[in-house]
Amino acid sequence: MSQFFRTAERPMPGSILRSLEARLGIAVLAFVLLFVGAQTVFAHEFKVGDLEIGHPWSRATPAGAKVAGGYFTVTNKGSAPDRLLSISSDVSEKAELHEMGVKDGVMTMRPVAGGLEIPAGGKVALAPGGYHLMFIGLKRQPKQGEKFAATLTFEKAGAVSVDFAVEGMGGGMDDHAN
Ligand SMILES: [Cu+2]
Repeated sequence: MSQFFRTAERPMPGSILRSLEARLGIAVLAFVLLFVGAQTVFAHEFKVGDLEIGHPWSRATPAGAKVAGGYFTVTNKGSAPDRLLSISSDVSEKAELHEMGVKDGVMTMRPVAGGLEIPAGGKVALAPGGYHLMFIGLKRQPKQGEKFAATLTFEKAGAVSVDFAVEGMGGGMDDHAN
């Protein structure tokens, strides 16, 4: 008993070390979490040939929604143009490349025929309100915080597997067809 109290009053070096270890552990863990979190937002990038695919993302969809958008940037570091030809993913029955625009004051959306050109030395952004992917016939509801895989096929660079990070639901007019 008396042994127990003495230990409690004056911690031995071993226990100081252990508590330091515990604190250090938490600090390291916090750092790792920060890094992983930051990666999701900032450093989520894929490369194939001369192309860099930046931050593929999608939006969480409400229950019952049959389509989801897909967005990313493509940077072509090469000296020849390339072309995004097709997209596939297990998340949906099919995936298409769409273009959205305003025609006579009405928001329109149409499939892009013949693929999307990525100019030599250029950068093309697929973003809400413009070019985007459309995952059609969702097999499940992508949830915020998760990722789903998709394959992008380019004419010259070939196929590349990327992960689409699912972000929160939006509410704007860029959420067409939802
Ligand atoms: Cu669309």
